[in-house]
Amino acid sequence: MTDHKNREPEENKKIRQLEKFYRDNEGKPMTTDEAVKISDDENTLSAGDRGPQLLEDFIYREKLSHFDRERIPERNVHARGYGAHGVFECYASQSDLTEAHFLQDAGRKTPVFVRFSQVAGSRGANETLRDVRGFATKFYTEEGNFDLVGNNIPIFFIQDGIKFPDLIHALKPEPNNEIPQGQTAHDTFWDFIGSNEESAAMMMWIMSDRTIPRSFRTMQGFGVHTFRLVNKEGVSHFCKFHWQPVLGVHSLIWDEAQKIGGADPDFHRRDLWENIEKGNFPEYELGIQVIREDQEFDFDFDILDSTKLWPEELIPLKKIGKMTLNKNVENVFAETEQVALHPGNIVRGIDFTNDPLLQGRLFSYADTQFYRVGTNFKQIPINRPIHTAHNNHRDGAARYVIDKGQVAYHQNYLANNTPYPVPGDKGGFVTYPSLVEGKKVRQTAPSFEDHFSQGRLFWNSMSDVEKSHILQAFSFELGKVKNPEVRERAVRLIAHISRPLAVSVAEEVGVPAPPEAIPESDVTASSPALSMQNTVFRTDTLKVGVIIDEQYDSNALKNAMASWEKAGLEPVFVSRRLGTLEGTNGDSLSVDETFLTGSPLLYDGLFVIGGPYATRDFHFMTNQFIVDQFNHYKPIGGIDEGAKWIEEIHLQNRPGVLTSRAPTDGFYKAFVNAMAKQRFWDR
Ligand code: HDE
Repeated sequence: MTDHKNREPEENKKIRQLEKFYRDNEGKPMTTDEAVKISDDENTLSAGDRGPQLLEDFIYREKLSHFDRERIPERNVHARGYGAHGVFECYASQSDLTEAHFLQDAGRKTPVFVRFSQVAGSRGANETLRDVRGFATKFYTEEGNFDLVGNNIPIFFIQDGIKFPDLIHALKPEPNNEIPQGQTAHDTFWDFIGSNEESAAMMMWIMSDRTIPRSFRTMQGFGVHTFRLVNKEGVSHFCKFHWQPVLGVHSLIWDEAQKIGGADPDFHRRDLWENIEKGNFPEYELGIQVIREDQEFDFDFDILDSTKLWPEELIPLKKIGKMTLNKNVENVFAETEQVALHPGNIVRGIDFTNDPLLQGRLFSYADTQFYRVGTNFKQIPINRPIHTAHNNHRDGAARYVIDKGQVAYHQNYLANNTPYPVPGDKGGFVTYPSLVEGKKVRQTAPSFEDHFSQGRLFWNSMSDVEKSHILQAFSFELGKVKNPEVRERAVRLIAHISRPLAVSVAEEVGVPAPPEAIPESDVTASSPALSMQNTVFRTDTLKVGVIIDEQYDSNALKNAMASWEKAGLEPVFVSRRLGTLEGTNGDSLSVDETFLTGSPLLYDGLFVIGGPYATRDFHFMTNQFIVDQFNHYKPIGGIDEGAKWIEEIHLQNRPGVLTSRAPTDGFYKAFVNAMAKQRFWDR
């Protein structure tokens, strides 16, 4: 691993600002928090060798008291997450649409911090559970912090924030026995879904492979809500924000996701952390969909309804910049855990709409952050804006800033009326003066009432493989539901979207087929942009598990390595024990994993070389790796003994399985192409 600090980009001001707060213990004497040097940190002060311990031991008291307070409440949703620093670069000025400073100039770079998360699991949950993933970005702009707090799915379960606690209570482990952890395959979740038709479209999304991503690096991000962009002239456009991963959108398959939970419960954070350490910086392009104010009612869905997406075929996506994550945190608690992301943090040039779900969020985030992190959470290094904040907020628990001066009020004479408000034409934030009219009511807007068209649009857009995975996911999830009526009610909801799907699920989970009378959506349109089959396929950063033993074929390995390096593939050498192996040319390589510490689940492809002295055990373990890779549709290559072993179990010539006893350049190229394809669904 290389030292990532050498790669810190100059322009990353936020990182430079954070450095002021770093405390490096290396090579320093140990002290108390009051900076008194400590002579003994292992023995409590006691009266005599075997006597009672003394309360006056301030060193012991400080150590234990601090330890006793180490945990803070975890987030009540999105508790498990992982973050990284980076930079956002604007492609071209968006001044025709927005005054937002970070979008004014081509090439302008803005420091960012991103936290990826899973919704349901607690802080210790395994990371490959089926769940929506959070994708939350803090932009530290020159004109204040802008947070884009999104998910990896473009729509949401509910239309009004008042239902959020119900959704989350249904989704979290059931309160009587706290089972199951971090997943939706249980009665209360499906009871909620079956009882809330507005969740139908989101139900389809969460049953797709989107909820078991391959990596945080291969996930889209969506702001979900409709925001406003406002330009200098005060003209407003409605806007949706999207993040598009440069590596394409890729997922695990269910069998892998379940097993990786055991093989590596930290799968996603490890993947992100390791890739950033290696300099494989994840990149995402920011896209916007924009519609004019006068087009607000031009669509057959309400643009303020968060259970609806804007099909890209109707409203195209415009790429406006790129984010590169280029530095891991120094301390997960101080940065990732204490970061406070809030959709209410907007800057000049961006504003809210009346989307009722967005409005609900505007209250909830800061409210929970005051409770979870404390009154002065905005002064914590990770949350501070680039430029110091100036106002008359004072005091509160754990205030970090020492506010100078006599005056803490506005208006004033004693401090020449400072800090002073800044008018709109001088850079102050002004709210977009949208028209508000109507009576106070508690009701869902009639324009929010079509709950099935977009679920059907999503279903129509899926490839056959994606459809079969959705059926499998429903069969698993509802198969875990104990109450047959809850299963049946969920199946009836599916019938509104696709009757054949509902009938198949009903068969799988042992409930009656849904009544014929349930009207099925008649939408015939599809949106190719929604299918993961239409994404980008690349080889860079994919891992190849290479099974190899003593006296491996040095020349063949050299050629294979050259072709992998060119494609950006990363070999992981797996053998029977750690240490070095010698090849036929007297060269050597260092083993990365053993059959015990490694796992075929963790590699995107497998390349079997083996060696002439491989034992029966070695051969047996290799077979297991091959079979798992095969069952997960992943590419397999084999040369020398490897080719022989693959042939022995009759897998040669199956789709994506390549063997050769005399490998040529063409063979290595074919293996790289197979890696680029990633999965061979036609096996
Ligand atoms: Fe959140 N959500 N949410 N949410 N959400 C939180 O805020 C909430 C919603 C999302 O990495 C909490 O600081 C309500 C939609 C992410 O720190 C909490 C409603 C979307 C994160 C909260 C929603 C999200 C959160 C928990 C319905 C996608 C993690 C701790 C009105 C656009 C951010 C916290 C991070 C976190 C409330 C709906 C995404 C409780 C009331 C829709 C990515 O305040």
